[in-house]
Amino acid sequence: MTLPSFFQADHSAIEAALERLLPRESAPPQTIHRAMRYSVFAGGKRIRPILCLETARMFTENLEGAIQAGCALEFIHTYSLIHDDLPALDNDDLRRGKPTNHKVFGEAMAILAGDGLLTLAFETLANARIEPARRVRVVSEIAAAAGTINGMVGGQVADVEASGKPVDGSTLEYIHRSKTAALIRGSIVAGAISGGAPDADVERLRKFGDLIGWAFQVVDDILDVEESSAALGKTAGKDQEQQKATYPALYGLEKSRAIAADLESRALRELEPHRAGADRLRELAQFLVARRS
Ligand code: GRG
Repeated sequence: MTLPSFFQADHSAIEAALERLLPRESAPPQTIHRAMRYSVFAGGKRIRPILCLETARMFTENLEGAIQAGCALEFIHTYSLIHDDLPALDNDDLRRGKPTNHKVFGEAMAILAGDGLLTLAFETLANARIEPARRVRVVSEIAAAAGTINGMVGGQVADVEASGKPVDGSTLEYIHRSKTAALIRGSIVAGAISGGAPDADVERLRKFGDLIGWAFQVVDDILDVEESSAALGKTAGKDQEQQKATYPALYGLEKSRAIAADLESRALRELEPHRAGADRLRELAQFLVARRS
């Protein structure tokens, strides 16, 4: 797996913006700002902000608003990881290669750090340098992607309720498309809208985002079986231990790999009308499916 050539430059731009947008550790009350910064800067790949930025780049050269929206998406993603690791949910000790937030700061502060990041995300969006009518659409899209109706929290609820029970293919599909694909799709749609994409392009990119986000979670399930905790930066083999609803559990590894490849090619087909304009998104999509961590 090779990282797309532009990945590092995008990553650096996002890191610098995250640094500017997060309150300093010295801002009172210091503990929560230390806890928020600890998890944001624990070493994520920044896939959602990079998708947002690269989608916006298809339509504009003015990328400041998309970078800010991307940071908001990373704040939401990081809050979801902090809460997901809590004893009441996955009860995990390791995330992004480091002890989980509640292991360092305690459960109360980890809950509050997640709440703080979610709130900061919407403050960041409200102030983002995106033309006002587009900005409102971006806020609505991201809120829906993170929410309960076919969104991240709804998918997480279904995931929790499916744990330890036999699930069918359509429940598994709902969990993956809501828990994980929704925020990835939201990142792409937010980038398209902030960049001023025509509605037909936004809708095509929405389909691309759904398919590649779904493939991303199928790959995540496969990596949980195939890779080590050191490679993943989180506890490997956890899905099986917790009897989670996953593609390898329902279909086996080989069929799961074929499903991920099929979702990837269906996603790439959505980019065809954009020709060379979508080259970077194409490279990102291929990276998301080929990644090993
Ligand atoms: C509200 C109590 C409460 C909990 C919410 C919504 C939620 C908990 C959790 C979201 C579900 C979740 C964690 C899905 C997993 C998505 C996923 C594959 C995460 C890993 O993403 P990467 O690989 O991670 O982009 P990095 O660390 O690189 O950012």
